[in-house]
Order: sequence, then C-alpha cells, then structure tokens
Amino acid sequence: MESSSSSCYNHSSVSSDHPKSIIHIDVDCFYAQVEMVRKPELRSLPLGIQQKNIVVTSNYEARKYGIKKCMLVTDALKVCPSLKLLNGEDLHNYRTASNNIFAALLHWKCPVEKLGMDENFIDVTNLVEERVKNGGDGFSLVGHVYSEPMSECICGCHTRLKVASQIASEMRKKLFDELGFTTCAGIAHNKLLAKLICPLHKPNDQTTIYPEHGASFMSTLQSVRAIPSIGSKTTEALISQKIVTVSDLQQVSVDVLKKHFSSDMAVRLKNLSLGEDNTPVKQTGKPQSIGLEDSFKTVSVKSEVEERFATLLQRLLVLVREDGRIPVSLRVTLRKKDVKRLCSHRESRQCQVSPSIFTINNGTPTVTEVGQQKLMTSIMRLFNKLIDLSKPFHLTLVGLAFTKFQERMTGRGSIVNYLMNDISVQSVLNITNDCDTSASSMDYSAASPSSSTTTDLSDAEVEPSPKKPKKVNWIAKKRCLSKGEVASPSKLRVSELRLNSRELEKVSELRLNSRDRSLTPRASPAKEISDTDTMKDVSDAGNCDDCPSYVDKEVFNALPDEMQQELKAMWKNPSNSELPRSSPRNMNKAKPNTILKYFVHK
Ligand code: DCP
Ligand code: MG
Ligand code: MG
Repeated sequence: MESSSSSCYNHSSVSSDHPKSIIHIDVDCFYAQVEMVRKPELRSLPLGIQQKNIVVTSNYEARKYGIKKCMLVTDALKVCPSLKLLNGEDLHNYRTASNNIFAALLHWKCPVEKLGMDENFIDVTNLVEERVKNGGDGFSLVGHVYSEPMSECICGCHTRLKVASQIASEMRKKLFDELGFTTCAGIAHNKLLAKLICPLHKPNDQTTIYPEHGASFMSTLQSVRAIPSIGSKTTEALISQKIVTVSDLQQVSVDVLKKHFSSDMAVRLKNLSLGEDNTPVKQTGKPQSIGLEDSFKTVSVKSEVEERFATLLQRLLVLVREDGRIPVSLRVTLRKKDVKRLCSHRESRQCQVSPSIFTINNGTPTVTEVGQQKLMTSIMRLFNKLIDLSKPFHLTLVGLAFTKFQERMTGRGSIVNYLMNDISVQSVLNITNDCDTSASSMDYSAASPSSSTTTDLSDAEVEPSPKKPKKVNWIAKKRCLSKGEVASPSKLRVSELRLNSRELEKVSELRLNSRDRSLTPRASPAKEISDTDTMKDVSDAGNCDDCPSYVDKEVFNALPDEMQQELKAMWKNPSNSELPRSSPRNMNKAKPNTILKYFVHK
C-alpha cells in the first residue's frame, strides 16, 4: 500500500462543491464478533450478548431467527430456544478491540474520529486527491453504489468517491486480516451521508452514495430521529409541528422552522434533511475522563455501596493502566432515588488524587494494595459527603471516574510533553480541528450505543468540569483549546511544535538523555488527597528562585535537570546566550518560536 503512507495532512488544493471524501466504518455485531474472534467455535451458533435481562446484540446467525438488539432475554429465548447467551457486562475486551480498530485505521495517516465503540469516521480527502493525481482517471468503484449517477458531477467528486471506496475496501481488509473483524462502510462526501448509507448492505459490505442522491436518499428515512444529530427533544418539537419523516422536513420552509427553533438550528435542520452537512472529522485523542458506572434497582446499605465501588475501582484501574496517564482527580457519582417524589437525580463530588499513589512500571501506571485502600478511603469520604447517613437512602447507580490526568510528570503546561518520543502522529494531526468550536458542529453521539448496565464513559465527558485555575485557562487559550478540553500533546497547534533548529537539537539530546527520568513524578510532589469540589493545579511551583520574573515556574520545574541548569546559566550570564533577559514582549518579538515562550506568564 505505497500511497497510504503519504500524508493526508498536506494542504489540499481541492476546491469544488463536494470536495471531501469521508468513510464511515461500523463493525458488524460488534460485541458478538469480539466473542467469536476469541472463540471461533461460536461462529456457527446463534449467539446473543446479554447485559442484565437484555440481549444487547447478537450475531447474524441469531438474527436469522428474529433476534433484535435490546430484546428481553425471555423474548429472545422464545424465538430462538437454542440461543447461546454470553454475559457482556464486562466491557474490557470490547474496549480493547475498539482501540485496536481505531489504531489500525490510523495507518492511513488521515484524521480518524471514533464514535462510540464500533464506529469510526475517516476523512480521506487528501489521500484520495493524491491517488487521483498519481493514478490517472481509470478508477472503478468497489462495493455497492446507492444509485448510479445520471451524469458526471463537474467537480470531479464521482472519481474521488470511487477512489475513496477503494480505500474503504483496503481498510476493511486490514481490519479483517489483522484483527478478524468484518465491517460495513459508507462512503460519501460528508459525514451524515457516510454514516447513514453505511448499513445499507449489512453485514460485511460497503456502499457509496454520490452527492446528487443525498436528498432523495434522505427522503427514504421514515423518522427525523434517524438523523444522527436530531435527539429526542428536537424530534418531539418537530412532531408537534407535524413534521415526522425526513421528507416532511424537506418540504417545510426554513422560515417556518425559524418560528420554532433558533435561526441556526432551523437552517441546520433543513440542510440535514437534504443530506447536507459540513461537520469536520475531528481526530480523536485521549478521552477527557475515564469512568465506569454501575446501575441497579436499589441499594440502601453503605456496605453494599462500598462493595460496588470496590468492584468499579478494580475495573477502572485496568482502564487507567491501558490509558497510560496518571490520574490526578477522582469523581464519585450517585443516582439518588427520591421515593416520595418518585424521581431520581444524579450528584457528584470530586477530589484530588495524589500522583504518588500511582507508580509507573514499563510506562504503565499501577497502584499498590495500600494505594487502592487510599483510593477507597477517598471514595467513601466523597460518598459520606454526598449522603446523609443519619437518614435512609436509596441509590440506583454508582459511578467512578478519573477526570483529570497528569501529562507525564507535570501536566498540561509541561514542556516535557514536547520532548517525549511519543508525540505521536496524532499530535500533529489534530491541528486541523482543534479550534473548531462552531455551533454547527454535529453531535453524532446521540446515535452511539450506551450500555444499560455497566457503562463505558471513556469516550464521553458526562458532566461539566469545575472551573479551571487561571493558569490552566491561559494555557488552554494559548493552545487554542476549548475550556472543557484537557490538553495533551495531541492538542498542540503546529506552530508551537516548530522549534528552531538549535532547540530541536536540544530536544533530541534530551529525548535520549532524559526519557526514563521524565516518566517519574519527580517534579510533581505528592499532595494529600483533599475533598474539594474545586480543582487545583496539582503541579508544584518552586525551586526556581533564580528565574527571571517572566518565567512560568511550573513549566520550568518540569524541565529535565540539564535544561534547567543550562537556562539558569544563561540567565546568570546573558552574554553567553542569545536569549534576552529583558521583557517577555521583547523576547517574543526577537524569536517568535523560541522555546522560552513556554515559560512566560501572560
Ligand atoms: N450496544 C449496546 N446497547 C445498545 C446498542 C448497542 O450495548 N442499545 C452495543 C452492542 C453492540 C455495540 O454496542 O455490539 C455496537 O452497536 P451497533 O449498533 O453498531 O450494533 P452491532 O455492531 O452489534 O450490530 P450491527 O451489525 O448492526 O452494527
Ligand atoms: Mg456495529
Ligand atoms: Mg455501531
């Protein structure tokens, strides 16, 4: 696959009405397939995956009997008494498979956006463009086409989508050859159509739709709810106006919609109904929080709550090991049932976690028995704050999440992030979408599945994070992050990665010299766990008495010793250095990309 190795991130010269080529890939009967890949003897049996009393999915063998997603187990066994049921409440293997699929798709070096557990969008626009340039015009379509085109589109999108269909086929082949999964793919000029066309030929096949058929395909959708970003509230509002099908929506004027929705929303709804969507594929980075929840009928005894938290914590620590980052904040969530009012509501509290609880073994954060006990103590302390134990309580859900992470040893402001070997491809890829906070962004998450029992929250930030300290906000602004995002190396703008050549030399030396050391939490001394709802910046700022006033001490302390020494020497004797000691403004003027700018307070 020669051309796949060339970058998708060059400036695209495509300019036309339908410039993009988007692939959507969805794994067939995902949970069931994970089980079948692990145990091939299951393939020939009708197989259902059970969570509590529900069959959340089944293999295609079982679907022949009429088993549907989310059927009650009792009903499923009625239509297929020979149904083999496996418990799917532990999501570990599914999550691992999901991550492996995502990682395999990064091979093409195009932006990949993960959606839920078994779906990914890939923006192959630039790769397609390259192949078209190199390959003449003899491209043929792979897989199905929704409808044959009447005539060529002048923008050339037909050829591009044919090439995209070839790439989709290569991707699906790789997922099958290397991981054993069959998948479906949708190929279109936007995310909306790619996602919706994807399941047209299930399982194990792919479908391409040309732009000219977007509106007519959309009109076949029976309910407006089938449009990914239209949730239940919007559906209700539309239905109340007698707009039920997508075809109904197509026929309503924007002016009429504006009477019931905001102006932006009205235009967006109209565009969606016509198959128009310009939402970008946003490269997926590490999740902002890693969490698990356990829901149940009712728990009213503290010891049982503790047991459930202990089980959740065990599972959560497995996720933390896989993730590789050190958590610095822990959140406990409870869903309380109000027996009198017959309703329930969620409450959460969080506390800081001492990074010293985690030790790094081979790059993996692990926790000793004692560390786990400390975490349990914190969890139960938060629980005690949330529940008045002098009165009876009734819980229907407990949740645990790590909500903030130390980036390597000192967190988001650390320049060490720039020095690590694993400033991965992803880091640089993110630049296209980092700044996109446009209101028109399409939320596809409404369409992603959620488990009815133990819920994997690792892809979703479920609650607003507490107000960030000033410094963090500054760094976020500097790096063009939205406030809710947690910075990681993958959220940098490319301009900030462009160090000058001298700095690059230093960086490569430092990579060699200090990689192992930089993995230990040296510069971030342990802090006691404190149960406060307001997050504090956990990294320390001291040890930089000789620094000029414009230096951000936190960032300075994050540097390896060699660099700290070198900088101190420069500041002591500026004549040895071309780096100015004067004001930060001058400094930035003199060398806009100098490494020193990371130390400057704004
Ligand atoms: N899932 C779930 N709860 C739901 C729906 C789905 O836990 N209400 C889980 C089980 C599925 C996985 O999410 O295996 C992916 O959901 P899909 O809708 O993609 O369904 P499948 O992959 O199982 O089947 P298909 O072949 O239709 O894609
Ligand atoms: Mg699927
Ligand atoms: Mg899916």
